[in-house]
Amino acid sequence: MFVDKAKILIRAGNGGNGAVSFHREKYVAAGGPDGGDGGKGGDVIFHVDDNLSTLVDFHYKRKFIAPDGDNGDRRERSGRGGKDLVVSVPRGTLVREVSTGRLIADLSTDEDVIICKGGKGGAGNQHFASATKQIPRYAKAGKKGEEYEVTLELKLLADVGLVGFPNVGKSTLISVVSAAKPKIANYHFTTLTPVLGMVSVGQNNSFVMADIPGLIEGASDGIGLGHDFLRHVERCRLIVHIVDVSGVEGRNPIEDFNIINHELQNFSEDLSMRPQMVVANKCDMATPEQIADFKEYVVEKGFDFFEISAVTTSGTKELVFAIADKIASLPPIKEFESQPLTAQERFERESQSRRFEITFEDGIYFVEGEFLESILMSVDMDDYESLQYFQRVLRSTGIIDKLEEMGIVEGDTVSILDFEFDFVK
Ligand SMILES: Nc1nc2c(ncn2[C@@H]2O[C@H](COP(=O)(O)OP(=O)(O)OP(=O)(O)O)[C@@H](O)[C@H]2O)c(=O)[nH]1
Ligand SMILES: [Mg+2]
Repeated sequence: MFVDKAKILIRAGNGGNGAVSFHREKYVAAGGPDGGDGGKGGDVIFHVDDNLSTLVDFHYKRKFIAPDGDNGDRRERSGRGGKDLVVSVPRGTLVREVSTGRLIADLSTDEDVIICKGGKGGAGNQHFASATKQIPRYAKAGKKGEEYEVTLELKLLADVGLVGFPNVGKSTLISVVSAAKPKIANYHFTTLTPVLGMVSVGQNNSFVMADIPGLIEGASDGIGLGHDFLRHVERCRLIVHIVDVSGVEGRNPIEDFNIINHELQNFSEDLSMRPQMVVANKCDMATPEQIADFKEYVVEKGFDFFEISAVTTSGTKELVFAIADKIASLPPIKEFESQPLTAQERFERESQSRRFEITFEDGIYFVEGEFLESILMSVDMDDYESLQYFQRVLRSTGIIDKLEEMGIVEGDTVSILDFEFDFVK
């Protein structure tokens, strides 16, 4: 099954929590803090695998979650990091964030890309000792791993894309110039999914050709197989437009030519501006006048023109050489530029993750927020210094400001998750 779109969830591992522990040894009194750091959460890494040609696997498995880092331990032992999760995709896969549509990565090269970064591990209490704070009873909680819902979209990589009406001989052409063996038959929409073929030119030169399902008038409105498959020629350096010049199906080649160009334009302005070669096929069945009329029209419009018969292979060699010459002068296969978050966006997302809500009920201020859970976990409420650290967190995240805004006074009760305390200034 050929699948070129999928929606999946990816989540990196959370960092492990730092440990609170004190050195203990026989005959040694009151050792220093020795709580180790939490391990880093595993990343989610995307990797190009050329054995894959569709995104079908992602229809069956839709969640990819890397393991968390382990918590730190006594005796300065750091927690083990979570293993990275490697997700293999076909070459040419675009990864987009669902919520914003921004492009996270274009997996077109051999370079692996980290899509979700694992959370950093929290520092153990061994790091918090100082001359004034000799017994730090707190450690930092691990950070959460990044998480995205993403769409995967495959846009094949080919130098040349074949476009044209159904049954004009696109698949026949690719079958005679490359080793690709697509289905060929005398009916419309024989080709249902894109096919790539490697075309050798002489000894050391080659290019990749893509055959896609035929287009018809209204393809951009979803008629026929629609124009969705055009996405697979979007990266192409050159469009080779195949037209049946013999008119065996009772159509007019000039009309066909214009209709397809109109559909290209409806799909994307960018694609319609791509360099285009026009190939009159089925010349073995056409009269010299038919060929001449079409040629005149096309050449006048400024396109390169070729006449071939894909079935008899007449003219196909010349066409292959001309394509190779042409693409030598064209820019490389298009890569899409990823759109990383700006500093401002990053900041906004971070503050989002530190969101909290305060409600006042029966004389108690209830504070709720997901991030508070991990902070509470790392604090020892019986310890003065640890409490001070907690106070600082409440201040820096704006919780104290908000409480004061709501009219809290000294001695009022504040409840954070299950922990209750009296408010002091
Ligand atoms: N006489 C003649 N017939 C041809 C030529 N090229 C292709 N055909 C025939 O035209 C029919 C359609 O060929 P395909 O290669 O399947 O056409 P296609 O453009 O890939 O069609 P779709 O996949 O349906 O879009 C087949 O019966 C071919 O044998 C040619 O140069 N001359
Ligand atoms: Mg075909």
